[in-house]
Amino acid sequence: MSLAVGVIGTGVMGAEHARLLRCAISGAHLAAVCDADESRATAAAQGAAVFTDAHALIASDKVQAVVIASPDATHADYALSCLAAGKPVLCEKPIAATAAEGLAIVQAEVALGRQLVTVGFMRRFDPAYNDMRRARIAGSIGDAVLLHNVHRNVSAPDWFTGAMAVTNSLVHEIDISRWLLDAEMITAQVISAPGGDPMLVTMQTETGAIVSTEVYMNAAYGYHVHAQLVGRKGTVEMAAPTRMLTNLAAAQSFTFPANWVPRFTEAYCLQMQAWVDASKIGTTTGASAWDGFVTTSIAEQIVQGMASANPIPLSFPQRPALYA
Ligand code: ISE
Repeated sequence: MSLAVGVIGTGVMGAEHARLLRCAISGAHLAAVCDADESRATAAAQGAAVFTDAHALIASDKVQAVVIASPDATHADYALSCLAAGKPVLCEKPIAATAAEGLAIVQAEVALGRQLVTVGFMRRFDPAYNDMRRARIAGSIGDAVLLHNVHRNVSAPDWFTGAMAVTNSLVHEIDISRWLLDAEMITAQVISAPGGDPMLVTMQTETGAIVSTEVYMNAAYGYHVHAQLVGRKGTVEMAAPTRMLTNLAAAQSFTFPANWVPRFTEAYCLQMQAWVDASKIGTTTGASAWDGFVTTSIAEQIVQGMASANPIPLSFPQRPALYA
């Protein structure tokens, strides 16, 4: 039986999720699309039902599962609506605009007694990150002691640097570092260039591992995400983001992707397929609502403390048993 999926939001990510459901995912189909801009929703729907009210899409009997790809500020409202309707939801990161809203989603799942939320931290499905995590678990590089992350966008508007770069971009490294290391972050420290871009964020885990992340929103040359995991015996790191090298005129080159969609196309597809497969058997996959809350809480605590030169102690409530 094909899972009928509704997509809320037709921006960069909503349009990509709709495309995947139309063209690349087995066992599901694009049943509905919602956007306040009806013409944009119609273009993305390509024959699927069109809504301009997200709650109407969530409540519709045409929709069995929901992808939230609307503006960050709407995520919590729509996710809670999906939980109330008992429908599985893939919510684009971040889970919510604030940690308090993220915690409300966790509390709603705990009250429901089951998980229905997957947060769209798609890097957990990226093959290179999975190879690195398998290498750590296998012990081939020894105990992990350092993780170096690089997160460079081509360009971003002035208002996107500083706090926004933490809550919208660094959240990927916060989540993937927790997942790669299977450890919680207990402190953070931020050094920023004038204007807040680039910044270097250093975190330390409960196991003592150090996580450094460069966040550079105006790197200019290309969209470049890199990670190197350092152990006591060796290191593993992702290869250059290319399938092809060009040798020409005494030089070797490749082209960096323009943004996260071409760079993580495979991860988005694997995430969507895993989410559809899990939803059809009543389970979840990927980052949970608790993971989403912790990441947003860490981002929020970093923003609150980033003006200080001192380490920021990170704290969260006890993890509910539902997420053991
Ligand atoms: C964007 O919202 C994403 O989620 C991308 O994965 C990230 O690389 C980018 O910095 C964010 O702005």
